[in-house]
Amino acid sequence: MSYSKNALIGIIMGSSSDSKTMKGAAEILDTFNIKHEDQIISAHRTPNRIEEYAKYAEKKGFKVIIAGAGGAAHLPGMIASNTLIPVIGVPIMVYNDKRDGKNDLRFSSFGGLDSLLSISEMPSGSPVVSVGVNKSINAGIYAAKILANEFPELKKKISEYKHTQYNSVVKESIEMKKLGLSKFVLKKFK
Ligand code: RP5
Repeated sequence: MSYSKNALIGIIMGSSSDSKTMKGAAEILDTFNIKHEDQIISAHRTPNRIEEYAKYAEKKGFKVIIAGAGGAAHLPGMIASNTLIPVIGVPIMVYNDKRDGKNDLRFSSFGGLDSLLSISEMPSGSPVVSVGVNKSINAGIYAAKILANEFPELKKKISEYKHTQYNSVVKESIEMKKLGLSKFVLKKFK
């Protein structure tokens, strides 16, 4: 079995309007060369697809499901209730309203707290872990870490990724020390 040839991670979202936010998960998985399969499953508009997808995901052998949804955000919990595959939820705050055709950005009424609580407050017995609001990239990294338990070379890639982060902070710190805070801000955020 290879994580770069077979999709071992399923990414799902409640609406195409979630796709811009969810693409962070796909991008980081692509960076690690982890194959994923992406779909739209609406818990309230296509409710029968929940059970179908859960069965499909088990048949395909997915190891992790990343599920993003906004508002009442019941998709991650409903999927988790239908499968033993671990589910990572991504609460979505901003979505691209597709109804008016103007590509307007809309915010959920409670700034994403609604989705965060809907996902993380699953009753005892049906767990879903949640990343922070709109933090789909973290869902991707977390899923990669789960897979890394089985694939040592993936562990190496994630470790390199962490080193890159470390080095970039050290580099910035050296620059800040050299320039002083005021000039650093002017240079970096002008
Ligand atoms: C949720 O409702 C989706 O996950 C999305 O975040 C939100 C709005 O969906 P659309 O009305 O844009 O399709 O089900």
